[in-house]
Amino acid sequence: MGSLQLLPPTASAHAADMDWLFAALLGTSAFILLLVFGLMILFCVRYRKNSKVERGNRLGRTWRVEVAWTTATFIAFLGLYFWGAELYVDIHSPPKDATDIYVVGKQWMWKIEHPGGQREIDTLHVPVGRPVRLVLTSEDVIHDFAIPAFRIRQDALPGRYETLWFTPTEVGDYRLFCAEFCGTWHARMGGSVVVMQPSDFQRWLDSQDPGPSLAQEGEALFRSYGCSGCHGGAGTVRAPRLEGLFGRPVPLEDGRTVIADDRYIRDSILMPKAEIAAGYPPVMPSFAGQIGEDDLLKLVAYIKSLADGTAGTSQAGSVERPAQ
Ligand code: HEC
Ligand SMILES: [Cu+2]
Repeated sequence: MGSLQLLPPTASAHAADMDWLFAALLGTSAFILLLVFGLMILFCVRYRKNSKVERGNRLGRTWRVEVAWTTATFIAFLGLYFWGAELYVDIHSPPKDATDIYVVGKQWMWKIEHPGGQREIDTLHVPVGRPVRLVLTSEDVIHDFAIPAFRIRQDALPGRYETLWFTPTEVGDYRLFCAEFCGTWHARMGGSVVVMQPSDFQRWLDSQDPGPSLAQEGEALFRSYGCSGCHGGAGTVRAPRLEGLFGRPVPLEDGRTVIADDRYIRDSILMPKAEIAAGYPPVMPSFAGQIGEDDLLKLVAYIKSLADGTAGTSQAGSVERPAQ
């Protein structure tokens, strides 16, 4: 104890990069600050009242200095911008082998669901050294999921999925916060992240009572909400089969092509008229207001599982989408 710790521990693969960027921004700002204030003070002293210095008009003029410092600062700040942008894009582009963990913010708690169906509140268990992809959303107002030791924070917005990823590098317990003021008990909205050895993590997963996985629950919902009536292939309505959909480019009626990611699936359910799959009638009803965030996550997980064959039951993997 007694040591002054200015920064939280660094416990993710991105943390050190983030700290370097932070140091560079701080260093550049400090340099400019000192330069400007240094010159100000220098001139105040040098040209104070009654000081014996040359005050005549300058005769020589040159653009060189002007051009040089403008270009130099421009390049320096553009460099910082690209450095930051690259890091930003990187933490939002998860690797393919990352494990999905779903996080739903709600006044005033974080609800977390593992792909195997394990659930926890305000605590996130993750294995060390494995990439984890978070899919974040909110049931009510804007929250912000922040883990300082991993140097990540991301707004959880109602009605949208945000994703980001991290790879924990150190076993241990870290703090988890809500970093967006969200009401009376905002300050209490937080908990901890427990980073474990992969074997301990597996044991922890096994010790939890998993219940059905998200995808299995999603499959049941797919039937109870009547989706299978149209998308099951047997109905009278011509609707696209959803096997193999996730992660593929989808040609739309209006000529655009979009990637079928979490956002696309979610919007297809809530606002089917916004993006009509090419070649199909726009007859799918909107389910906005009828399906809550929890159920949406399950449906998305189910449709996702149809793509990689982890659904385990029914029509998984049978029909390929026609190449268009
Ligand atoms: C009345 C029939 C009908 C029902 C019920 C229905 N859909 Fe659809 N769905 C369609 C049709 C037709 C399309 C293609 C046109 C479009 O994109 O809107 C579609 C498109 C989709 C797409 C985009 C597929 C693609 O290939 O791009 C998804 C995802 C989807 N539906 C999911 C669902 C889910 C989940 C449910 C249940 C909550 C559901 N649908 C209920 C008819 C239906
Ligand atoms: Cu909050």
